[in-house]
Amino acid sequence: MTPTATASANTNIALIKYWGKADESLRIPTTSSLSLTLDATRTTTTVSFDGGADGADAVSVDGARLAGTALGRVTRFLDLVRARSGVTAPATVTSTSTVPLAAGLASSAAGFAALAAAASRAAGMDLDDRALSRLARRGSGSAARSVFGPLVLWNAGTDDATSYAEPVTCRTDLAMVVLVLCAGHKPVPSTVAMRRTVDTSPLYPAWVEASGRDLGVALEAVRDGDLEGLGQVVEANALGMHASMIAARPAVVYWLPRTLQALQAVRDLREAGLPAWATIDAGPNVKVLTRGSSAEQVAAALRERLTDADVWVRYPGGGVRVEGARP
Ligand code: 2P0
Repeated sequence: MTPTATASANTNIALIKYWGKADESLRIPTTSSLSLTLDATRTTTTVSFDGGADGADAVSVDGARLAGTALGRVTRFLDLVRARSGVTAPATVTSTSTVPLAAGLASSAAGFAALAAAASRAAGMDLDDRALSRLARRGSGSAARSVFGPLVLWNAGTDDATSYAEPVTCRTDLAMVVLVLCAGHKPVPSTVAMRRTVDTSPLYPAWVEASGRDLGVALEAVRDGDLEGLGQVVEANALGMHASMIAARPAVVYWLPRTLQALQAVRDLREAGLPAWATIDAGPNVKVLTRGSSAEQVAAALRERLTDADVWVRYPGGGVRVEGARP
């Protein structure tokens, strides 16, 4: 029988960001990061080590066959699984996602977490969650966090064994309002933008230093159920990350005019007394951290102010699921 397995994972949004690698090939980050896994953002992936097509891996995402760099990245990841498991056959990989890939919703995090779980299971490896997080990390750094939910800490670590994510207890009622301001593909891939920031931005070392402190503040706020304290440090950490990118040479500017409009709208909501703090990833879209019980109200207020935006409410979600293995 052909070894086959199916697994799914949700996307996650970093509250304290991952930006920069200490080791590029192992994807060891410069800083630890904290994220919220979202519900209703699952990517489901089936891997079959069935010989693929024409002697190579055949990968399709939402019905489209991957080629070139995108295919190469998946093949390199599958090579890792083949090397560890002893399976030698090329694979057929079929992936479908419940959110548009171009929406800037951290699709690689869900994609590589689901791929890591499905490929390792299909190859007969029985990995525990920590080992799965370490494997997912090799595909895309943020995928290490999508193995778990809802609140997740990725310990930067110093080598392959010590760089993994783990869940963090969270009793705070959190939600994210996602503002899709522009659904186009990003002009600079995040891996490239990260490298450029690390190598050339005079502001990057300052952000790294601040981020270590930010993580401590965020974890304390989570522990104390202090949403305002968490929101403030979340927004500051993301804006500092973007400041370091903008100072790279040449500059990495993901923001569009509507990104600034959205930041202003979030500030207006706060002044009106609503719990809302912005975060931005490697793209122009803005995600708004809020209280779960206020999320619909925050979304409605943002729809009123940003009439062109697609506004989604997402609540905390769970980690990886292997079909037939876990509920
Ligand atoms: C994060 N981002 O913490 C940060 C914040 C975007 C901005 O993780 O090079 O696709 O594959 O390890 O995980 C996006 O970067 O990068 C990301 P690679 P990844 O969510």
